Amino acid sequence: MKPILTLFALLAFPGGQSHAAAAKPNIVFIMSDDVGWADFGFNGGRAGLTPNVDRLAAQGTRLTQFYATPVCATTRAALLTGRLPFRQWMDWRSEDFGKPDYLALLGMKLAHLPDGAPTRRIMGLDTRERTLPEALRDCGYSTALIGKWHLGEWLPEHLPMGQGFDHQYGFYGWGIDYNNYCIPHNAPAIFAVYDWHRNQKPLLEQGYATDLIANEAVRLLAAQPKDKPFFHYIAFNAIHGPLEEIPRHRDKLDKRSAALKCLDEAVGRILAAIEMNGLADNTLVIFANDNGGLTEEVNRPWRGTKNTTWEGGIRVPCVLRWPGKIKPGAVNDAFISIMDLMPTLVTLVGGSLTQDLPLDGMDMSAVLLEDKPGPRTELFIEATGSVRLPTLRQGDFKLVGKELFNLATDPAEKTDIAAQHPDLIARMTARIAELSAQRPPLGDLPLLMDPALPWIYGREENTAVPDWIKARVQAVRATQPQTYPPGQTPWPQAPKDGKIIYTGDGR
Ligand SMILES: [Ca+2]
Repeated sequence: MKPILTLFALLAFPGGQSHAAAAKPNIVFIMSDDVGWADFGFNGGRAGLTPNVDRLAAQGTRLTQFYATPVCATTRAALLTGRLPFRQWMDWRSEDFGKPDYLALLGMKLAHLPDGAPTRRIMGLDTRERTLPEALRDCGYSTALIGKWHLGEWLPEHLPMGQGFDHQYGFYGWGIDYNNYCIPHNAPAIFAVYDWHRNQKPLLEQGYATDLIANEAVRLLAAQPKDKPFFHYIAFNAIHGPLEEIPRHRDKLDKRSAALKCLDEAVGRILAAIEMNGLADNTLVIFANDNGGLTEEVNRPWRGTKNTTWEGGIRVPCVLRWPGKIKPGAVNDAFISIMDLMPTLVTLVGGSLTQDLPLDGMDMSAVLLEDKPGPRTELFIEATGSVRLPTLRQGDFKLVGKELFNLATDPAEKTDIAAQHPDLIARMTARIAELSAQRPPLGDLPLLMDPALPWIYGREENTAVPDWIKARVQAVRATQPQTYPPGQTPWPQAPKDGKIIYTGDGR
C-alpha cells in the first residue's frame, strides 16, 4: 500500500511541496499583556471573566512552570529569538533609553538633538537575530503579527516586516490607549504619539483595540490560502494600561475586569474562527501571558509583580491545544522558558535549529507531545547590568539578588535560606557573573530619535503625516498633563532593590 500512497501523493501534489506544507500545523500564538496569574478562571480568578481561555485550557495542556520575563519587551525578544534578552541588551526596553533615572544606572545621560530637544537613543531588536517568523518562513509558512510589537518603533529594519513578518497590523510601541491608539508616554517626551498601522502604513479606524485586533485575526484566518501553513502571532495590548471604560461592560465591571472580559471575548472569537474555517484539527493554539500583573494580589500565590524577578513577575499561565497531539485537559509541570518555544516550534514543523547566534532555548517537543521529562535544569532570569536584581534558578533553588529560595518547598518565596547554603550561593553567584560577562558592550547607540516627538511611530510613516493623524494626536495631547512637578515623570521610576510600586493603572 505504501508505495501507491506515495505515488498518489506525488501525482496529487507535484513536487511534493504542497503535501508537505499541508501536513505542517498552523500555529496561532495568542499573548495577553500584564494579566495576573490569578486572574484566569483556571487559576481561581473571578468567575465568568475568562470562560473562553478556560475552555481552551480544558481542551489542551496547561503549563504550571512556564517562565516569561519581568516586562513586555524582554518577553517578546525571548519568544522571537529563543535567546536570553541580555545578549542583545533587550533586557532594556527602547523607551528606557529616554528615561534619565534608567540611563543613570548605565552612567549615561539623556541625549539631545542639535536643537536642544531631549530625545532618546534608538534601540530595537538586532537584525542579526534569526527570528521565529524568519525560521518558520523558511519552512514555507506565511507569517503575521497582529497587535503589539515592542521590539523597536522607529527604524524600518526594527519594525515587524523587517524582522520576518509578511503581514503587520497593530502597534509598534509599549502601551496604546484603547480608543485612539496613541502611546501616551514617550520618554523623554511626555506627549502622545499615534501608533496604529497595517503593513506599516498609518491606519485610521474606530473601535476598541481589543476588538480590532480580534477582527483582523478573524479576517486573516478566513483569507488564509488552504495550501500554505501559517504562523499568526496575536499580541493583545489588553490588559496593559491605560485602562479605559468599555460601554458594553460599564454597568457591571470595573475597568480592569472589563478589559479582561473583552480580551477573553476576543480569544473566543478567534477560537470560533479557527473552528469555522475547518482549521482546528491542524492548528496548534498557544495562549500565554507576557509578564506578571501590577499588584501581588493578582499574582497570588506568587510573590512580586511585573518588573521584578520574583515568581509573580515571571511565572505566567500558558496553555497549548493541538487536537490528537497534545493531551487535552492536562497539566504539565515541566520547567519551561518562553525562550524554549522558538526551538520547539521550529522542530515541530521540521525546520532547522542551526543558526549563527546560538540558542539558549531548548526543544520541548518531546515534553509536550510525549510527556517526557523536561531537559531544562537552569534558567538565567536576569543578568547583572539590568534595572532588576540578578536572578538565577538552578533546579529548585532560585537566587534573587542575595536571597535564596527553594521553590519545591517554598514556591511563594517567603523564606530566605541563603545563610544555610553558603557554598550554593557562591556557586550560583559565580554562575551569574560568568553568564553576565557574556553581555556585549552597549556601544554608543549613536542614532537618536529625530524628531524627538513624532506624530506617528515609524520613521518613514512620520515623513508625510496626514492631517487626520495630526488632528487625532493634537486632541489626545490636549487632554494630557502639560507639565510634571520636578522629580515626577509620566512613567514609573526604575525598580529599586527588586521592588517597584505601580500607581494608577501602571505602565
Ligand atoms: Ca506586559
